[in-house]
Amino acid sequence: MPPRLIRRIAHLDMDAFYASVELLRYPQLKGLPVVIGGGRRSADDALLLAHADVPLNKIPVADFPRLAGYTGRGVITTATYAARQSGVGSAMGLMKAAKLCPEAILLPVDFTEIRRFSRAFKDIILDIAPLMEDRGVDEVYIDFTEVPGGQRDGGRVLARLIQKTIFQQTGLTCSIGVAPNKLLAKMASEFNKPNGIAIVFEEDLESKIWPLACRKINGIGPKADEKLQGLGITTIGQLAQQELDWLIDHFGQKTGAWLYAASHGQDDRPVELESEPVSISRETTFERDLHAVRDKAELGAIFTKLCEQVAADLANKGYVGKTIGIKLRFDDFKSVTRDQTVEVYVGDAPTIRRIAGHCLKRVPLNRRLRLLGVRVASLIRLQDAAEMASHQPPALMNQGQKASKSIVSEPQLFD
Ligand code: DCP
Ligand code: MG
Repeated sequence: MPPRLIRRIAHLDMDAFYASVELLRYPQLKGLPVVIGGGRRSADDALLLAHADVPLNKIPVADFPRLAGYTGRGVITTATYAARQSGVGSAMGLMKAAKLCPEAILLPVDFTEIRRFSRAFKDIILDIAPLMEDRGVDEVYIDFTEVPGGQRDGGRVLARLIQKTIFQQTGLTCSIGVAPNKLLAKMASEFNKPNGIAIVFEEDLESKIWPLACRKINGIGPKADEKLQGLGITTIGQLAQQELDWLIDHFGQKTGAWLYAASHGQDDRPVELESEPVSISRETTFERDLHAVRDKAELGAIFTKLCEQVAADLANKGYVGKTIGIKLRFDDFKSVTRDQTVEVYVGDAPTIRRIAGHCLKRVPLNRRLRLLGVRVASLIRLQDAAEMASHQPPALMNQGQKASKSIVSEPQLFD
């Protein structure tokens, strides 16, 4: 008989993520205190300009902007572990941080680069262990239960493989906790940060979880924690000693029951797989019904804004699409949709606006409108589109013109 599988869930969190991504570009800063935060400043541009003739990894350390003398209202997004030793960290004001660690190097966030590496480390995980839940830019849950190696040493073998592969392929380190469920795995991933692995079994509850502060339970925020402290409860162990009824009396049925279960290490939430979006859309219901001719300017502005929002959503999620559609709802609550599929993948607001405008011309607009929506479908990842472009340069290089060429663009009505 095959051995019985016990549920093993991993939580993986990248170490000092935004800062680590910068260190890939500037490896000469490795081991130094570096903080990421604030907006892009003239000092950042000056650095690159002054060294335009040398590769990024050859810019002398001495030339990087420092925290010393920082004035402004910026806050730290993250800090390298070397900087954290001086007591600086996420959410601290940069001016305060400058006092604690004036020699720290200050760099801005590069979201394009962050997204690229976020996608890259998740793709590596998916190749090894396909049951992954995306929890944001730098963390995921992974169901190890049935993956080869996922049971060995409580999951340590698979965790090490994932950690090693991510490092080899990206140069980034991460920390992983493996436990019977998401709740415990999330706590465990912090135990041996950075570049650590921690394994928690059900029987470790008392020794490894109960001594922790209640705040370590993901879901207990500052408010709940304050209330717990007011009741004399600071550790998870103290929370676990309370009767279920007592917790329900103080926190209500739902929260009380959840606190009880959490303090006993219980959590049966499934790992929810990443699903590729089918389409990305935005719609808006107007404050008052609008008329296509009389409210032309207002409708036109709303239409443009929706296209810009959809374009921003696409960019954030890293997709482009080739079916552009609109949705209208009239004052009699009847709805119509129209869409058009173009030859090339698009994602920019002006192109979406042009194609959506074309769809609009196919709808008779003799009633007032209640709602307008813009949708982009037939999505593929921006990365895949870029790869296609490198194989077929002419088709995608002319993206803008091609997309607009397929449209007869004599503006009409509020378009
Ligand atoms: N982040 C942010 N604003 C915050 C906290 C974090 O923008 N208030 C960003 C910067 C981090 C990233 O999200 O690099 C991931 O957050 P983490 O809390 O996981 O922090 P780090 O990855 O930086 O550090 P750690 O090694 O502690 O995970
Ligand atoms: Mg992190």
